[in-house]
Formats: sequence, C-alpha cells, structure tokens
Amino acid sequence: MERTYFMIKPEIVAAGGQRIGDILAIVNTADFRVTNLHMRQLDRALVEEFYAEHKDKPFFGALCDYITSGPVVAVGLERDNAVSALRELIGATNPVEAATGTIRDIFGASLQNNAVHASANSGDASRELGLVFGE
Ligand code: 3AN
Repeated sequence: MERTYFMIKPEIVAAGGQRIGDILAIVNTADFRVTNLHMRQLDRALVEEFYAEHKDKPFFGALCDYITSGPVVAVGLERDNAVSALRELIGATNPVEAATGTIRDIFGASLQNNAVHASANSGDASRELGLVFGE
C-alpha cells in the first residue's frame, strides 16, 4: 500500500460544493481509501515550504498567493501504486495538455488554476502529508 496527498485548489472550493463532490467521485472510481480529509485555508509559510522546489521560479509568488487565497480541500489517499494512479487520474499540469476525461481536463481553467494537486512521487507524498496533516 502506498499513500499520496491530494488537494482540491481554492478556485474550485470557492465555486461551491458541487465541484468538490464531482472531483471526489472521480477519485472514488479508482478505489482509493481516504485516510484523512479536511477543508482549510493554508498559511503562507506552509505553502512556501510545500512548493519549495519552485521557490526560484518566476511564478512562485503568484502560486503562493493563489493557494493561500481561500480554503482548499486536503485529502490523504491510500492504495497500491497510489502516486502514479492519482497522477494519471488528474492529467498533465497544463489543462490544455491534460488527457480527455482527466480531472484537470474537466475542471482546470489555466496552467496556474489547474483545479487539483497530487504528489509527484512517494517522497513528496510523505513530505506533503507531514506538512498538511502532521502525519
Ligand atoms: P504539478 O502540480 O502537475 O506537479 P508542478 O509541481 O510543476 O506541477 O507545479 C506546481 C503548481 O504550480 C501547478 N499545479 C500550477 O498551479 C503552478 N504552475 C506550474 N507551472 C506554472 C507556470 N509555468 N506558470 C504558472 N503557474 C505554474
């Protein structure tokens, strides 16, 4: 069994409850077990650490502003090959490149506002679950 971190980003949460339910229903089709879940606004220091790999990129400030702009839905998930299975389900970072039917294809608005986050590898998953849930 492997764990991963999933996050529904602020623009989806701000749009109301229906899209949260629709996105979790897609995740549910892939047989994940939910190990943790909450909705909250993340503070700036946590988000800067969360996205530390991007700290020298030109979009880092805008990314941190966006992720702290409102509550997110933070989810811990578990199954065999959880990291790769979830990455497949969400699609490419840029919604215009995301495969048809993936979460970012359906719900992503732009490269920045791409609806959801999923850990890129198992090391990131442990780090992100630790940061957000204290696991
Ligand atoms: P992923 O979320 O698919 O692992 P990363 O880690 O490269 O992608 O990017 C983290 C987040 O930073 C993305 N989900 C997106 O919101 C934002 N982002 C990535 N690249 C850009 C970019 N070129 N311009 C603006 N925002 C970006």
